[in-house]
Amino acid sequence: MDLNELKQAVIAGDMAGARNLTQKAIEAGIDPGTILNEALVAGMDVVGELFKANEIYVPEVLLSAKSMQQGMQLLKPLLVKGGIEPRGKVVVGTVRGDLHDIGKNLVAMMLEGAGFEIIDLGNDVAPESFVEAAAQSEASIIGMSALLTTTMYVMKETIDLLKAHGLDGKVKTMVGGAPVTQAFADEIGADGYGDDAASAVDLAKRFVGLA
Ligand code: B1M
Repeated sequence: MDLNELKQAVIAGDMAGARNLTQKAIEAGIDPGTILNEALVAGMDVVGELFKANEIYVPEVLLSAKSMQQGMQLLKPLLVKGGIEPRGKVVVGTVRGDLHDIGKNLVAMMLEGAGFEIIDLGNDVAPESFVEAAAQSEASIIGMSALLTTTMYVMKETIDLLKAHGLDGKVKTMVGGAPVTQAFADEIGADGYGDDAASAVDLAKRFVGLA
C-alpha cells in the first residue's frame, strides 16, 4: 500500500479518506510508527509549511488536523502497545480569564500531528493548574495561549510560579496568541514565542532537541 495516498488525504483534509486509508495501512501490516511518521506527520508537516506560507488558511488547517486525528485514533492503541515513545509531553491551555480557544486548539492539534503527547487544559486556565499539570505529568513544555491584552500577563504569572517551584529550565515555556509578540515573550521570560501553529511546532521540536 502506498502511504503517499494517506499523506495526501491529510493534506487535503479528507477525514473519511484518512481514517479508511489508515485502517487499510494497519491491515496491510505496515508498522504503526511508519504510518504515523511517513503519512500522518509527514502530511501535517506539509500543511504546516503551506499555512506558514499563507497558501492555506485556518479552515483547511483544521480539516487537515481533524483528518490526522482520525488516523491517530486508530494508531494510538497500537503505538502504545508497540512502546513507541512520543516526542515529548506538552501541557497546553488558554490562560485564566480568556475563553478564546480556536488558536490554542489548532496549536494542540498541530503538535499532536508532529508526534507530541498533548495535555489540553482547555481555556480559562489558572497559573497553578498549568504548573500542577506539568509537574504531575512530567511534561517538558507548557504552551500558553492568550487573545486578550487583559489576559496576556497571566502568562508571566505562570512563568513566575514555575520558577518558584524550581521547574524553570526543566519545563520550557512557549507563548502565543494574537496580542503576543516576541518582545513580550522576552519581557516575561518565556523560553519561546510562536507566531502561528506551525512555528509552535518548530519551537517544540527545538525544545526537545529534534530540530
Ligand atoms: Co474575541 N476578541 N472576545 N471572541 N475574538 C478578539 C481577540 C479581539 C481582537 C476582537 C476585536 O476587538 N478586534 C478582541 C480583543 C481585544 C484586545 O484584547 N485588545 C476580543 C474581545 C474584546 C472579546 C470579548 C471581550 C468581547 C466581549 O465580550 N465584549 C470577549 C472575551 C471573552 C473572554 O475570553 N473572556 C470575546 C469573545 C469571543 C468569542 C467567544 C465570541 C469568540 C471566541 C470563540 C472561541 O475561541 N471558542 C471570539 C473570537 C472568535 C475572536 C476573534 C474574532 C477571532 C479569534 C480567533 O479564533 N482567531 C478575535 C479577533 C482576531 O483575533 N482577529 C477576537 C483564529 C485563531 C486561529 O487565531 O487565536 O490568533 P489565534 O491563534 C493563532 C496565533 O495567534 C497562534 O497560532 C494560531 C494559529 O495561527 N497562537 C499560538 C495562538 N495561541 C498560540 C500558542 C502558542 C503559539 C502560537 O504557543 C503555546
